[in-house]
Amino acid sequence: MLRSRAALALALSIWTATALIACNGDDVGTVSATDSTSTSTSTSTSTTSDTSSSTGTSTTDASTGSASQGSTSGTSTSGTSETTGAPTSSTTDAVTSTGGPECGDGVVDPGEECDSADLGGATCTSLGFDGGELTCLDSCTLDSSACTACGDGQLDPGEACDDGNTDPGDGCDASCQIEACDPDGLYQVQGAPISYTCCNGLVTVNVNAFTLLNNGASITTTPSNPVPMSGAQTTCPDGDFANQGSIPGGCTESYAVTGSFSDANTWAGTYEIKFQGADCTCFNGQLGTPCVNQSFPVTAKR
Ligand SMILES: [Ca+2]
Ligand SMILES: [Ca+2]
Ligand SMILES: [Ca+2]
Repeated sequence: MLRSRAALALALSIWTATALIACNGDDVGTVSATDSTSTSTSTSTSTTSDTSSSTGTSTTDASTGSASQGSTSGTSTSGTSETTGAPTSSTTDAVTSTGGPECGDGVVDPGEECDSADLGGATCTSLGFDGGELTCLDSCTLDSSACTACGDGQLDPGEACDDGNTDPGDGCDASCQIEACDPDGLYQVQGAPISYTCCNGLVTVNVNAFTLLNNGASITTTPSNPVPMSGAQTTCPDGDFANQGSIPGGCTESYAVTGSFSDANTWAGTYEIKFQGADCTCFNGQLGTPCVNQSFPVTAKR
């Protein structure tokens, strides 16, 4: 029995050893399997760490956001501005109590043209403008840029026109109202006078000026005027005219002046004299230089 027990114990120990060896073998295999498992586990772990890290990041963001919100809510900021406001007013109080001039206190002090809404009684009209709104710059100087006036080139309320001047006679009068441009008047010839003579002085032309009458329908010349010239009425500042007249005879003299206005008081054109007839030769020169057609450029201003 002892042998059988001993044999049984031996057999049992052998089996246990075998089982242990078998277990170790299995463990080795399991270890390798465990290694791959642990690898995947570490992977999942790393995923988990990623998740946790991202979670951590969002958490950080959230905390950062709330932190920035906290600073943005700037209770301290509003508090600061309130705190800032107080010293400013106390500073103003200090200056006011000193009584010295200050631009921005709403009162016109010496050296200031105005201060805020206090314009010192000045208005656009008191400054010579026709109207508009006078304001005060931050520098306590008057700002008349919104004032209006006839002749400033801007069409303001009450103005029918504004040609940039207050000159009458150019279609827009001194009050910036539209006016009919009357071409009539005395226009001085610019430069040398127009002069011509032939037939020993039987024909003498000496023109220093033209006078337009009847809205330009009639034109005379001075000082010597062989004949008045007539034509259609014209207008200024941009009308044209073409007037003519003649003196019949053995040598018919025809005078014509054509021109166009470049502005209300200036026109330019041509003054022409034509001769037609046997006597224009002045008896073949026996009575002086024969008369021949003439054409003079003219610029005249009134
Ligand atoms: Ca002031
Ligand atoms: Ca104006
Ligand atoms: Ca004008």
